[in-house]
Amino acid sequence: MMMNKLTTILSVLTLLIFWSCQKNTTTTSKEKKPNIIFVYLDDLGYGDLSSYGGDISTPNIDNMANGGVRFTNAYASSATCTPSRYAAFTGIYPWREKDAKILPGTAPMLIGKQQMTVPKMLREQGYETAIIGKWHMGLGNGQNNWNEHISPNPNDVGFDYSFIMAATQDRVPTVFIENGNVVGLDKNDPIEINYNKNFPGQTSGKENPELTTMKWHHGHNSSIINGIPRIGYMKGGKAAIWDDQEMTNTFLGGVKEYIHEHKSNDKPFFLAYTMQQPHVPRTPHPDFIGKSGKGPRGDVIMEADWAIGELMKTLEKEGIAENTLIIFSSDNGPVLNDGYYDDAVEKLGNHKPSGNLKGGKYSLFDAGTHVPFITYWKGTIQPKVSDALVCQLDILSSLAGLTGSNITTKDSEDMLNAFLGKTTVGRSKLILEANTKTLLREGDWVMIPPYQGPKVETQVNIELGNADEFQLYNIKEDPSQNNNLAQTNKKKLQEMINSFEKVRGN
Ligand code: NG6
Ligand code: CA
Repeated sequence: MMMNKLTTILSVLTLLIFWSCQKNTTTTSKEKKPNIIFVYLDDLGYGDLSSYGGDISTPNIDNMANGGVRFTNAYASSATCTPSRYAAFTGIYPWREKDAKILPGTAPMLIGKQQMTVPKMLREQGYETAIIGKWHMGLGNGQNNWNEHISPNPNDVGFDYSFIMAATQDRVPTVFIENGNVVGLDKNDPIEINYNKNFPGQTSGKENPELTTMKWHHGHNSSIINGIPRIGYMKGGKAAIWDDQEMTNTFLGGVKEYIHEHKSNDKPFFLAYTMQQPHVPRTPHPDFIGKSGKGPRGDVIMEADWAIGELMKTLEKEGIAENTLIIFSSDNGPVLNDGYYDDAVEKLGNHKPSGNLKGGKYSLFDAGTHVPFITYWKGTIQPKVSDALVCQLDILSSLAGLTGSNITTKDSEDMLNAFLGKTTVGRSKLILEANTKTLLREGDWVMIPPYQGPKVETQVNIELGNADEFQLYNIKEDPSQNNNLAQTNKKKLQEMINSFEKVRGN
């Protein structure tokens, strides 16, 4: 009797366990989270892609744009790199962090170890995470010995794997860093970095222009590496110095390998593929030299487009195209001459890097932050052009929404439905930043408070948006910001000022 009862209990238990296992398997396979790839270009303008009206052929990115959601009102948080990246990866406005400014290669890690980041949030949701490409958010403690393990590095703020350049292609150290260690370093030829003074006996772009193969126009006259004068001085580390023309292949190779190794893991992956184009120095691979007819700037945009085509082919080949969401954007607006004579101005022709927007990189005007933004997910996202107002700041909360996390920040808004093309309703307002100065976009309106400073940054020939008076524009009716309505629409101006102060004040 006793035995019989026990057997029944045992069989019921077995059945229950079996049933719950079954249930779990079906749930996971049905709800497998997508891989996510964030493709982030450097200084690509709103008008730089053919799908956004540009006169440079970018067929692979255009395929994404035409097969996904092409946003026409999407923004980087800032008109320069470091602050935009900070916002994109942390979901926090960069003007809340005083050090979120263009950083030298020796700057300490900008993101706090305790701070929430997109990869940290995704890791909690079962993702493997990686960054391959440009970092530019500081590394180590500000006193780095580049010949030893550098910490903190991206792996300390949420990335399981990192293969990066520390700052920019025009800044030392000109070496790749993998998981905190310089790649290919010969310990007998240690790296030394100094942003203030040169090492005794070393040449520089300033003193030895005859040794350079790319001529500097402004800045960029410190150490000469691979014939290119850079920002900052570097000594040693010869074996580890990157090959500028091969950089696209190096990062792409890393991306392909990462995808191959992670495609069939139980875990989905988040990969930030942060490309160096078209930031200076523009060093296209020989296969792309002369391709655009617009000089190196056009050539490297075509090169980046090719690499993105390779990325798409890889996803197809590895069989994960339909389970991968791609978010494509740029960290700030465009600039032509950003410090080197490289024909960007002379060979521009009819191409308009800012499209019909005013300003460019560094600018409070719209082209500083208004950038291409595309979401693509084969078979899931239906093609659409969306005028929803979204920002890279929203990636954190939107991906949280996608992956079942309830993490959010006070600045990042869940724009998942806009990202997936299910709605064209975006955020109602957004604070934008250029060189620590802020402005408000709300609805179709933009309000720029008065700021001191030059009207034009003459070296790069970009209108900065500084003015003694308030500026108010209707971006929809006047995308080129030619009609300042601050005097004629005082009611709207006051509304905008109040709204701006509300966000800035908390
Ligand atoms: C500026 C550099 C510019 C570029 C920029 C950073 C000079 C004169 N200009 O200081 O060439 O490197 O910093 O660009 O040095 S960003 O896209 O990374 O923000
Ligand atoms: Ca940039």
